[in-house]
Amino acid sequence: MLIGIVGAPNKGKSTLFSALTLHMVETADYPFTTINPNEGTGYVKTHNLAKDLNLVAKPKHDIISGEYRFIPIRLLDVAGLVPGAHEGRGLGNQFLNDLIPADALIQVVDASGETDLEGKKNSINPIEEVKFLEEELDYWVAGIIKRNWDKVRFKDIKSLFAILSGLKIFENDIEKIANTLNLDKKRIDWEEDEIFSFAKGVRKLSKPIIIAANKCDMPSARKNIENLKKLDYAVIPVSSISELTLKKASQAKLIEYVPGSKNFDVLKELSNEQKNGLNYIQHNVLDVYGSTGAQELLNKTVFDILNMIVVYPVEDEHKYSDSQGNVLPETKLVPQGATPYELAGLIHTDIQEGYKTAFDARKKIMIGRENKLENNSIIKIVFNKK
Ligand SMILES: Nc1nc2c(ncn2[C@@H]2O[C@H](COP(=O)(O)OP(=O)(O)O)[C@@H](O)[C@H]2O)c(=O)[nH]1
Ligand SMILES: [Mg+2]
Repeated sequence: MLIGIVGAPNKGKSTLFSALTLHMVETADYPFTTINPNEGTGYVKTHNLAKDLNLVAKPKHDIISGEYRFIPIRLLDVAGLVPGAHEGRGLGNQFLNDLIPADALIQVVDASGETDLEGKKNSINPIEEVKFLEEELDYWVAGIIKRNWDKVRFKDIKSLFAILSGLKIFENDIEKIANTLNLDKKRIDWEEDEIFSFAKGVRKLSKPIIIAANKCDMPSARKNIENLKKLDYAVIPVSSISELTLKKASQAKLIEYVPGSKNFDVLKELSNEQKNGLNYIQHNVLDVYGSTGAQELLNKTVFDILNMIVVYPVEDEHKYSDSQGNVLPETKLVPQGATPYELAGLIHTDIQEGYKTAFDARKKIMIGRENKLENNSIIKIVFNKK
């Protein structure tokens, strides 16, 4: 799972990325090998299932913190996009192409309304930022299609899928978009405006956007957030700088803070400056919005927008463990409706190839290959070893 953090310059993208990728606990084993400096690991927050079962989990990649279990996902900090990015302005095309593999986008807007589309200090309505990104993305996708037009023209819709599949879109979604727009799927010879409408459809389905209404600590943000919420998007008030500050203070053992909470506990005598900083966050962010919004952003994206559920693959269905006895060693985020057979493929191609059957370890029943997996289920897959 890869989530891209996007938006115009100076909105707080890098601050949000730093906050989300700063971790209090080191995991035993890094879940992803990151090649680029702008790629990192964030975590979605879920319930610690082992605790309910009176067990102690021994996760490989996840982090346990009391009643919570944090599951890693990949995050990408995409450099600021400016108007005209799809035409290459400000290295725009290069930055846009970083988004090809993203499953969803978090658009960081400056809810205080104090930085414009170029990132300069000018007051604007943050709704303009949302419109601007939609448009840049639509032109970008249309550009991908147009550059490949000779591979598509006069062919059928499958030729379009071959070009667009890297964007994380399904073949049947591509067909659906063409149907809705009444476009010829057998022999593609679409007009310019039809290509653009189709590109827009592809963008909407392949790159769902959630809005981070950042800098919500600023007084001017309140009204803008109300207006942003009228758009057809999930909008989360966020104060990235507050999340970063709380995580740093927590790392320095000055406070105890669980991401996503509306409070923190002070552990040490603080300097006046530290006290003022933390009071500012408490009064302007936590008391007003219930959290800094940073954790909620990831949770909402993964569980509500991408509709993922959590499943726990195990090898020993009695001990709920792997073969070495590690309890609930891993989680997989799978789309709602995924089957045990699909889960097998996510774990290892060999497991899918040798697939025999699957057990729900808690219910102690067999589940059909094409049945839907349930959220928080513990699954043992039986397969023939190669
Ligand atoms: N008040 C306030 N300022 C913030 C917040 N997040 C970021 N900033 C400031 O906004 C400016 C731009 O932040 P940066 O992360 O570099 O933005 P980027 O260009 O979008 O990556 C910096 O001065 C940050 O300190 C926030 O939540 N509240
Ligand atoms: Mg930046």
